[in-house]
Amino acid sequence: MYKQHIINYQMDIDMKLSLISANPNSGIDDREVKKSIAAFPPLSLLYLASVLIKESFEVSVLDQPGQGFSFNQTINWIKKEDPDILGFSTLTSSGRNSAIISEKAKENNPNLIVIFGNHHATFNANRILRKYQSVDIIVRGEGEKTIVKLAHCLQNNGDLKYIRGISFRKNEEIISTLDQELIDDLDLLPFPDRDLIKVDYHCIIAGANIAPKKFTSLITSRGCVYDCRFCSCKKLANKKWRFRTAKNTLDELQLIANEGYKQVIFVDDSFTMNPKRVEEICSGIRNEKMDIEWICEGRVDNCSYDMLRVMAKAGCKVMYFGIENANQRILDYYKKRITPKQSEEAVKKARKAKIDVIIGSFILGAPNETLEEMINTINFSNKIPIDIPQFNILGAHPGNDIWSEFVSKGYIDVEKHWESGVAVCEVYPEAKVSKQEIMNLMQLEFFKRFYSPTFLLDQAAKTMRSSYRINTILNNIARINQIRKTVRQVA
Ligand code: B12
Ligand code: SF4
Repeated sequence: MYKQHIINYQMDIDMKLSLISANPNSGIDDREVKKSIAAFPPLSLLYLASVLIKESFEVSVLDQPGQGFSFNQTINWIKKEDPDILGFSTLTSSGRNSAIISEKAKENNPNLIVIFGNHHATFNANRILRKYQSVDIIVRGEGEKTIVKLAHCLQNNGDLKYIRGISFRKNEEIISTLDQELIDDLDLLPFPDRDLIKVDYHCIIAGANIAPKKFTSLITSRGCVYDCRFCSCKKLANKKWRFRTAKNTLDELQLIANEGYKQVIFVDDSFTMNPKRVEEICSGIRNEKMDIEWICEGRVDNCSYDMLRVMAKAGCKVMYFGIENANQRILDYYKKRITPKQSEEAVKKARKAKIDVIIGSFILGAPNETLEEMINTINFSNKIPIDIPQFNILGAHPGNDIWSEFVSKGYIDVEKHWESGVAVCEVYPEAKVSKQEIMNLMQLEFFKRFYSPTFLLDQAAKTMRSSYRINTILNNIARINQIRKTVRQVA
């Protein structure tokens, strides 16, 4: 039935694609929340747009949260764009909203072909195709090769079964073709065209805008070779790490510097994986005298002092470490392959290397994790010299190992949770601490930290030595006042 639909549909020769990153599922009309959630441009769609444009397709892109579009504005945008193909970049957090938009769009134009991609689509292909008749094709995994082949196939009324990396309906059946091959040489990809979305992005962490100047994101490598149980990145790229050369990365950095960008976040899963490449990128930034401040993420086990110092000298202002937990038992459960000692040392090295702001990410709520263990992690976050701790509650969602493990043990009702994911502490039968208790703990820690005179004095001293910090604080006065007001209300 589906194939017939494709074959009978006469595509225009000049085919148009519109690509959307939709709002998170909850709070469909709460624009402020949405804006803060879409802190960086959706590079996924910008890359897809660039390869499609290179093949002469017409493409438009909407970042619904970034642009603050309501549901109705989004539907009107689709009507105005009038594409032949509508593609959605879907995460667990935005899959359901994407489906709702696609239903309405299809009602308005039954000939529209709707495609879903990204993590949510990759790990729920059959479930989505079964539930939503408005979704025609799922692109699994990396999208550039597949979308180009798919767009040509649809344009020429070809047979979908020859396109790798997709799932689609045929009669009552769902067909999944072989996985797409990963792109070997990332340098061959065109750079994402940031002008396709007119939004002033900013990086908001723990309520603070840590990138108040002209800001964007950039990716220098893809994938990850590690195996953390809570993360689905490794599965999306088959546990492979592929990297752009320093030269190719520097060419894009120079381009965005010429476009006036002053701050950039590298959103790689493993930016620090190869220290030699990091050092080459850093020397390039310095040699070319690029006026760029940057933020990146690093594993605590592969950041030497020398590399961190080179990074700081080349403009690295913020380092984000995945510390996750202070209890070895929990780190081992997560398969993080680090120790709390390594975390402490990495943070100290980054401090000594003069990286201005250090953020530590923590996850609470592993199965069986006790209140004492959680408090130990919170105390640890206060003991080591990080500036901003970011606490998350452990979640199971399709694509991560915890989801598969809990589904096989019967702890998770798949039908109930596949579109939202679920906090582990809500479904694990022997959870020691409830979700509400963890949230209370996190909130208490937040207020305690920002109320502590030692913390404030320490931060003030660091700020006096850092022009990046002074600039950031000046740009955050309104936010700081808001936080202080909230603190007064709570106190
Ligand atoms: C940058 C980033 C963000 C940014 C920007 C997101 C944005 N606007 O795109 C910010 C900070 C805003 C963010 C927020 C969140 N994020 Co985030 N984020 C990332 C990160 C680090 C990189 C994404 C990226 O740009 N990759 C580079 C591009 C080129 O790759 P890509 O996105 O995979 O896209 C490729 C394919 O997936 C595919 N594809 C993608 N979309 C489409 C669409 C179509 C039509 C097709 C054909 C193909 C296709 O083709 C693309 C090119 O090859 C990823 C980690 C990761 N490795 O994915 C996490 C990640 C995507 N985030 C995650 C999460 C959980 C969140 C939050 C829920 C966090 C929170 N608690 O608030 C929010 C939700 C935001 C929302 N709008 O719903 C999870 C998602 C897990 C899941 N199953 O959904 C990830 C995977 C991190 C992780 N380790 O688990 N995030
Ligand atoms: S959490 Fe980080 S190190 Fe672990 S698998 Fe995901 S991307 Fe890799």
